[in-house]
Amino acid sequence: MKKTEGVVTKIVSNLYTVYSDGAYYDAAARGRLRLNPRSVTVGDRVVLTEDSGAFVIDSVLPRRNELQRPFVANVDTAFIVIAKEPKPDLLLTDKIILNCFREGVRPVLVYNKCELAGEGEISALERAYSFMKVIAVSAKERRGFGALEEEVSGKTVCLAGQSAVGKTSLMNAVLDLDLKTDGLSAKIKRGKNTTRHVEIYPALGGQVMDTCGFSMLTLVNIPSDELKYYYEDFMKFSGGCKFTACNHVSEPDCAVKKAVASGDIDAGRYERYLQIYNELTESEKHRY
Ligand SMILES: Nc1nc2c(ncn2[C@@H]2O[C@H](COP(=O)(O)OP(=O)(O)OP(=O)(O)O)[C@@H](O)[C@H]2O)c(=O)[nH]1
Ligand SMILES: [Mg+2]
Ligand SMILES: [Zn+2]
Repeated sequence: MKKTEGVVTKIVSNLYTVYSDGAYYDAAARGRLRLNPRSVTVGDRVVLTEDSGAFVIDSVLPRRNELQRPFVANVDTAFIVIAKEPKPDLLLTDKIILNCFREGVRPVLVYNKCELAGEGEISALERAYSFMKVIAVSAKERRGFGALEEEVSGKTVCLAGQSAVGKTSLMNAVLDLDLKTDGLSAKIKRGKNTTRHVEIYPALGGQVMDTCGFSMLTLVNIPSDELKYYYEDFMKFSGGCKFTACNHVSEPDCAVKKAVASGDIDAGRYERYLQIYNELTESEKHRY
């Protein structure tokens, strides 16, 4: 039996595609790996054995990191894709950012369909998310690809975000592919969940994962009183809070709240922080 190491580049039901040494192999997974749906995912490094021409994933090597949604492993960077339409869900965006920081993944905000953006829309976003890189792109007009390439080169990047923001369209434009894309449903102005599996493509000098759109994210596992440490944009001011462990919620003399009032911290970011904080304290109540 021959053993080799490889990376899972695609999973469609029980069929795994593994890239190893310049070639792609179709493989099945050992029975015990099939018991838990989270035991093998795209991005995993695996040990592949060949037994009379059939390939089987024997084991999964330890993950460097994993994202909850999209569920992928071993990524350097996540492109959180939003667009002019569907309307950006910034609560979802902030939760994905938290998930990234917790897992040591670099988050980059990618605003697609930028040719439709109104005056000042992108700069407002850049102000609200000044602690991270924001890249405006258009799959349709092939804009912003140089900036994407700078981020992808030598890295493994996953696309993340709502359905119909144009993740697959970006893959198509960058790679000259013809993967299936689809518009928004006319009635509810939401995506149709067109992409049904995750797949890694060599692109822009690195690896890019196209993923399935999603609209809900349960909370990352962060204790409510540690949430504040994930907000770089608040930390610049929190030194001025009366209490060192201030959560910037209802404590007196809170420098973060003052910075929100003076416009130094984006009010939307703070509102969503409160919402996430409340969701966390609520779930902590039910835990014990
Ligand atoms: N105007 C404009 N439309 C775009 C652009 N990029 C994508 N679209 C359109 O947006 C729609 C959704 O694109 P998809 O690429 O299928 O979106 P997705 O993010 O892959 O969606 P899911 O696979 O469902 O998660 C399609 O109708 C695209 O033609 C763009 O830069 N400008
Ligand atoms: Mg897609
Ligand atoms: Zn405070």
